[in-house]
Amino acid sequence: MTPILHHYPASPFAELVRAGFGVKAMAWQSVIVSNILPKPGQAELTGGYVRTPVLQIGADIYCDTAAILPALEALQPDPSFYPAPLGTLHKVIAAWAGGPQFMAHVGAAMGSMPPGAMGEGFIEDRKRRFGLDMAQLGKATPHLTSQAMTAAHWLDATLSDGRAFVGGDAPGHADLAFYANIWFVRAIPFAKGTADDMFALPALAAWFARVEAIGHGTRSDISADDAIAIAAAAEPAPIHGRIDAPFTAGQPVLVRTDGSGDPPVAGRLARLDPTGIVVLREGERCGTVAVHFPRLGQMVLPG
Ligand SMILES: N[C@@H](CCC(=O)N[C@@H](CS)C(=O)NCC(=O)O)C(=O)O
Repeated sequence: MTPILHHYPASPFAELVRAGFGVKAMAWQSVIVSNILPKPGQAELTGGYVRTPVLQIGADIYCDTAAILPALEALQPDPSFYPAPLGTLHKVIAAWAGGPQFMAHVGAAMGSMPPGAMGEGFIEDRKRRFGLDMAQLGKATPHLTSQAMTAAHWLDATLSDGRAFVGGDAPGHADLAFYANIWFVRAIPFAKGTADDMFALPALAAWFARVEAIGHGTRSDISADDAIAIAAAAEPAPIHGRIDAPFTAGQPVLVRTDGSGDPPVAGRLARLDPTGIVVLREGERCGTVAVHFPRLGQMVLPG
């Protein structure tokens, strides 16, 4: 079944997955979502998870890049997102790049933007949902830029022994996560000074060009309604794995992104173990869907 990505062009986490399609030379379908709320088509499928991106494979919906990459890995194992010798350590590095380092890169990329450049709607949305205050972000920009530059120097030093990618000869999740952060800084013209400093690091610049050249696989466009119809016509794939105590199979639960004000997703628990969380839920238009989350960074509460 062709994977469907719900995303918008400027999203760095979406760029991580788009480049992931490139690594696997996959064909995929694209649904463009709004970069601010509301996102009715996406919420119909996820039950309320409205971050970007979301992957859909039939009636299976994957929230967060940490769940999306393993889903694509299962769909097409070769070439792997977790090549040796790093293997699963790719996830550890990606969690750091997509966690504390993401905020540093947001500051480096957006902190110098004049508020008018972003649009009132966007600023309002980010303020309401994430407490983003542009004046505060502007003040924190020198510090956040120093944190992003530290990561850039570490990456450059890692690559300076001549390796092609973070873990050796083959690109993996860690490369995609570093790449998405730097891609975001480079995409914002107001951050040109910082981007120039990053790209002055020769091993980093050559590596970035290598990752960028991998491309995005083969994309075709469909509508949000098409995607919902595809989910409605499909059944969730069989679910394997355990339910860790004290939770039980079928128990109503809420899944919420830790440390966020994001709305929780309600469903019946179908899997809860260190490899991930799956809940089954009914959408009005999409029917029964299985919504998948990574275990790291998600809270499960009795529903
Ligand atoms: N941990 C998540 C983070 C996703 C995330 O925060 N994405 C940003 C966009 S790059 C977002 O959702 N912003 C709000 C929005 O797009 O509505 C992941 O790895 O997918």
